Amino acid sequence: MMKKKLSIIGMPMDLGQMRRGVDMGPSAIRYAGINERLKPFFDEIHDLGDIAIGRPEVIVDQESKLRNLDLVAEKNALLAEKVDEAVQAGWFPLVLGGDHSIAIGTIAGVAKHYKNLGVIWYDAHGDLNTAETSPSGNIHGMPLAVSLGIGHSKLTEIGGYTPKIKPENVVIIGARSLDEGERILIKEKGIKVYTMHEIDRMGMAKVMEETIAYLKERTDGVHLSLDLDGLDPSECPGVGTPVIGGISFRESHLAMEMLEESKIITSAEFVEVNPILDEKNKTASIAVGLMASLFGEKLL
Ligand code: B3U
Ligand code: MN
Ligand code: MN
Repeated sequence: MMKKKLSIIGMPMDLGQMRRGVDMGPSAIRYAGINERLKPFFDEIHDLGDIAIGRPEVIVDQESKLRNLDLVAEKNALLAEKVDEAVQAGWFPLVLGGDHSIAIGTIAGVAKHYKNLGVIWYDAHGDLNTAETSPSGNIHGMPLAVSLGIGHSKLTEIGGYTPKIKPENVVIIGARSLDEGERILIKEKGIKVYTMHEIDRMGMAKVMEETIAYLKERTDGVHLSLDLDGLDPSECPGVGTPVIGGISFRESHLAMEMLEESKIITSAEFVEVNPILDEKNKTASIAVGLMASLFGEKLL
């Protein structure tokens, strides 16, 4: 049997949005006991530590109006290399955020190893904005578009290839705050989305059954990009852009357990944990609990 090996990479990125604190996400997640909790499910765990982001002043790109464009691109290129190396060496890459702009680097590192990488985007938001459609200029609202090859070339070209993924291989789960440009892109590209409406109507079990069947038949690996703001802010208050009416803790555990049973997940990232806005590290603890379910922790 091949050894099960986990590579943990911290990405304390806070340049993809405006609120400081999300840079402490990786520390908060480690403090919540990630190593102990995941130990039973792996033969080896390597925590590679954090990629250095530094504390630069905010620079808005004059031409595109994107906040911290050059630095977000530079740091994501570093992440892409680390993730690429991990996959190459047979380790499961687990990236800890940081704001969601880090998905640009994670996916750039992973996607080159697959013909048809699937992506589950578990999020209140679509993260499908471009410089033209973004209401904020924040790159954390753009990583899914960028991975599809849509956006500023400094971002889409990270890793030296574009696009990373195909729209028909993406499933968004938990959406409830979509900007106009994002809605248009979803329709234009035919991206599969389970909004809160579908989750309420069908139940999470059915949503996950369909998602798994859909991705199983068309992909050769699946990346889970889980934004903690996909969950309801009453349970996960430690996020920068909370949106009421989200996925519950229980539904999320069920989703992770079903993904574990399906064995389709080949890489993952947990993002947007902001301990400054959190209550007693609750959001980071939930993140660790979800990871445990994703890797095999059972109630009985
Ligand atoms: N769609 C908005 C808000 C947002 C996106 N992602 C997060 N917030 N976390 C934007 O700024 O693009
Ligand atoms: Mn997001
Ligand atoms: Mn979000």
